[in-house]
Parts: sequence; structure tokens; C-alpha cells
Amino acid sequence: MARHLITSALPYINGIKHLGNMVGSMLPADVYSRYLRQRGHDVLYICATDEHGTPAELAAKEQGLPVDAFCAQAHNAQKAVYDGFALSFDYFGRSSSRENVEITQHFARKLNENGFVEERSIRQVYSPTDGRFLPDRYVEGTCPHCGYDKARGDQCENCTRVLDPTDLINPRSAISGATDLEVRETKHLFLLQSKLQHEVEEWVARHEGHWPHLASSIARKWLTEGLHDRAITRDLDWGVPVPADTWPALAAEGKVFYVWFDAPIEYIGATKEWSDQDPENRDWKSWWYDADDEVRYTEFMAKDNVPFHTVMFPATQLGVREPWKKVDYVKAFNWLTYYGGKFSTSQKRGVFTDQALEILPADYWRYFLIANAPESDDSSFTWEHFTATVNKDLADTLGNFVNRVLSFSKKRFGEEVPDGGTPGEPEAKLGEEIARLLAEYEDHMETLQFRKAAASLRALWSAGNSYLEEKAPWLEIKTNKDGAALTLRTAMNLIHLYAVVSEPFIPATTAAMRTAFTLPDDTASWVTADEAKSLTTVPSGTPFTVPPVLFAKLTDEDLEAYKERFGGSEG
Ligand code: B3M
Ligand code: ZN
Repeated sequence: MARHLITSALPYINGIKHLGNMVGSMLPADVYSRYLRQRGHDVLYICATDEHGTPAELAAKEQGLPVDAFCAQAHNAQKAVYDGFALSFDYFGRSSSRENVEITQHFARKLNENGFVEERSIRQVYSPTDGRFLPDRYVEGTCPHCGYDKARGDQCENCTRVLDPTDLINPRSAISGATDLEVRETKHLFLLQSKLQHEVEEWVARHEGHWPHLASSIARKWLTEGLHDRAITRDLDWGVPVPADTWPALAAEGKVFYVWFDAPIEYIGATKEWSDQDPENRDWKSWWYDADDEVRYTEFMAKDNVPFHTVMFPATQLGVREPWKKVDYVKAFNWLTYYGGKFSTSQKRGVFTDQALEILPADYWRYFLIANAPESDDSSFTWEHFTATVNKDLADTLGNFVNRVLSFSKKRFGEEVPDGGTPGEPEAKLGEEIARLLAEYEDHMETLQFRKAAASLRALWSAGNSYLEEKAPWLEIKTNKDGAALTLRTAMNLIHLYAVVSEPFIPATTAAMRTAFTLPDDTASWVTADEAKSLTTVPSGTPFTVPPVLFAKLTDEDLEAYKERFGGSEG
């Protein structure tokens, strides 16, 4: 049994996230974690809210709240939504935690001891209108590389190039829009990434061959551009304080660490938060320290986060000269667009996670989003595609199969699984097909190819429908009652098998399917190839109930109402 450490990119604290944010990180991480748990592995799935940096400060200001109070309520609001999506984190922490402060400060001290931190005086953008230094992210302007006119001072989200605010053309304050920006002297700590370039390159070279092309190409691009020494402190009131024992002057000025310095460390911090809740039985360090041989670490994130995870964080981990666990596999995603454009809170474009749960249960979204995950390219959310997929895959192929098999059997044979005698050629052929498709599904899940895994799952569901159409127990019963009973018993075994293997995608639905059968020792966490072939896990005589219809079909009126409410057109 392997130990799997899984993390997904930490959602910024400011505001409820849209579906695109979830499908590129937390949701696939959850599907993979559920799958590994069912296969009997020891899984620790960690995430947290990313609470530092100017996103938090500005959002709190807008709500007239102290930042810490804002973060506490915003963390709970996001966590409630993720609970609604059944995201099975082992722990969902907060980067403002005491644990993260301690570990981040430890990392900074060690980097300093090892000669990878230097104090430098820099010229930073100051906004007299806002009365403060503007962190990179809150300087907006035109990207010098691609001309994108909403590029941020730290990174251009259009061409993903990392920037410095002074690179921007026509810079303006993202807070007030003020353009009377000045550049003033201020002291900051720099992480000497240039001194770690060679080590990071060696480490990436050892791993990039296993990563998806999207992750390895971005990491390679960043390394080819060369690792630059980067400021890792900011003039902000909110963040991990620079420790006074090492940098008294900077601490006295109230400097804090740059959000991207402490955010990845929160993966470790949140694990310690988890451990501190039950120190007798949990050992956070066994997952992170000197754990290379026992633990496999997989990260999930969107492509704009790849540079920080494949270069800056590993550089930090290498520079502390301690055996912290570095990522083994980076599952990076492209973007989910909304009708080809970006989701946008301000322009009321797109579906946000809280709104999604208002209109439909989580499993509708979970399945659709993973089945259309933006893996090898951006993918576009449209209401037309969503309603068509829900109606075809969920309502017809899976839901209708379950409902008509159980309803018909109950009506003609009562509320126990009928017998029908020895399986024949059709059942043997079906079993071979189910075992083949199951092996294909498992392979796609093991290799984190979610769209392909969804296709194999769909094919498993379809195989049951083909068998039912071929055997047609509603006709068979007129001339061969036993034959009809055998068909229904076989189909009910498929329902139980679907309930087990579909759980990572649609956990609430599969719970309803599985509990339809009163199986005393239904502990089967997965399905073996033999069980797939034989389809006899659910014996005749097993009591069963007919669950409510699993998925309601979406109507044209629903479709129009969604498009009206959320906006829905190209461009
Ligand atoms: N919060 C960026 C984002 O939400 C950042 C991820 C941090 S992962 C350590 O895209
Ligand atoms: Zn650009």
C-alpha cells in the first residue's frame, strides 16, 4: 500500500471561486484521492485558503472588515461550498495559521543561513493616491511582451510571463486606477534563485519526463529564461512577518513575506495543522520530511500556477538544505472558459461554485466538469453542452438504467434480487467486456487522464444498456421467466459495480445506488477483474429498494433560464 500525498492549488481567500478554478485543481484532486482510497492506498489530501497578499487586504477593505476577520469568514464560506461539492480533503487549512508562520519563518532562516537570501534596496511603485507601496499584483498595465492591457505587475495572465511592475507600460494602480505612481526606495529580502538555477534544472530534468507536457514545457520555459533573484518580502500589513531574530530592521518596518513564498509552504503548514488536531495518531513530518521513498506526492493546479510549483517552490526547498518532500507529479490544467471567454465576477459571466449548487446537486457538475476537464487544451463551458451531457450520460445512460432495472424487477419478481439460474453466453460476453473496460478505466485513473477515464466510465454504463436492450427482459418474461430473472440479476450486479467504480466522480449518487441493496458485508472498496467478469457480487435473494430517479432531465426551459441568469453566448 503506497502513501499518496495530494495537494491542490490554494484558492485565494477573496471571494467564492468559479467552476473553472475548481475543475483545474480541487475537483480532479478529489476524484484522484477518492480513487486511490478505494484502491486501498493511504491518502492525505491537503488544501487550504491562500489568505495573504493584497487579494485579502483589498477584499477586506471593500467589506470594511479587519483582514483577519474577513479571512475567517471567507475561509468558512469557501469551505462550505467545497463541502457541498463533496471535496474530500483530509484537511482544508488556512495559510494564515500559526503552523504556516512557523514553517515559513524556518524556511527563510535556513535559506539565509545557507546564503540564498540577501537584503537589497529596491525601487518600488508607490501610489500617493493610495498612500502605500503597491505590491506587484496591484499594479496593472500593458504587458511589454504580448501587449495585454490588463497585465499584473507580477505575472501576465495572458502570456504567463513573470514580470516586475516597472516592466509594465502605462502602469496604473489596480486599487484606485491612479496613474500618478512614483517609484521609491525600499529594502526587501531577495531569494537568490540564480544561485539555485543549476540544482533546480537538474531536479526538473529528473522529473519532467513523467509530467504532462503542459507542466514540463512551462517549467522548461521558465528555466530557459533563467532564474532571477526574486524579492520575497512586501510592504503589507497582512502576511507572515519577517522574523525579528534574523532581520530586526525589516521586522521593525513591518515587512511580511510575499504571498507566493508562504503559500506553497502552507501545503506543509496545513499538514501540520491537520496533525496538531490529533498529535497522538497523526505525524505530519512523516509525509514531508525524509519521505522520498515512502510517499508519492502529486500536485494539481492550473497552468498559471506551474512556474511557482515547478521552479520557485522547489528552489526554496532545495535551498534550505533539508530533506523536504518535493513534488513527484505535477498535474497541470489549461483553463475552462465560459463560451470561449474568461469567467468574470465583475462582468457577471460564468457560473460560480455557490450558484452552481443552488441550481443543481454537486454530482451533475462533478461529472460534467471532469468529463470535460481542460487537460490538453482549454475547454469551453456552454449551457447547451452541459444540459446535453447531463441528459444523455447521467439521466439516460446511468439513471434510466438503474431505475428501469430495479422498478421492473420489483414489479415482476418482488423486492429481492431474482435468481434465474446459471449465466449463459450473453452474460459471459458481457463480463469480458466489463472487465476490459474496467481495466481501461483503471489505467486512465492511474495515469491521471480524467477525460479518458470519464469516457471509459461512460462505456461501462453503456455496456449495461446494450446488454439490457439485447436481452429485453420485458419481452423475455413472456416466454422465459427464468431468463428474465437472470438478466435482471446480472443487471443489478452491474448497478452495484457502477456504484463502486463511479464513486470518485459522483459520490452522492453512487451512495444511493449502493444502499439500494441490503448487502451486509458490502465493504468491497473496489471491483476485481473476476468480480467484473462474473457479475455475481449481489446474490439472488438480496433485498433491494428502488431509489428516487437519480438525475432529473434538464428541459429547454431550464436551458433558457440558465442562459438568462448567467449570460450565455459567444464572446
Ligand atoms: N492562490 C493562485 C491561484 O489561486 C494561488 C495558488 C497558490 S498554490 C500554493 O491561482
Ligand atoms: Zn503578456
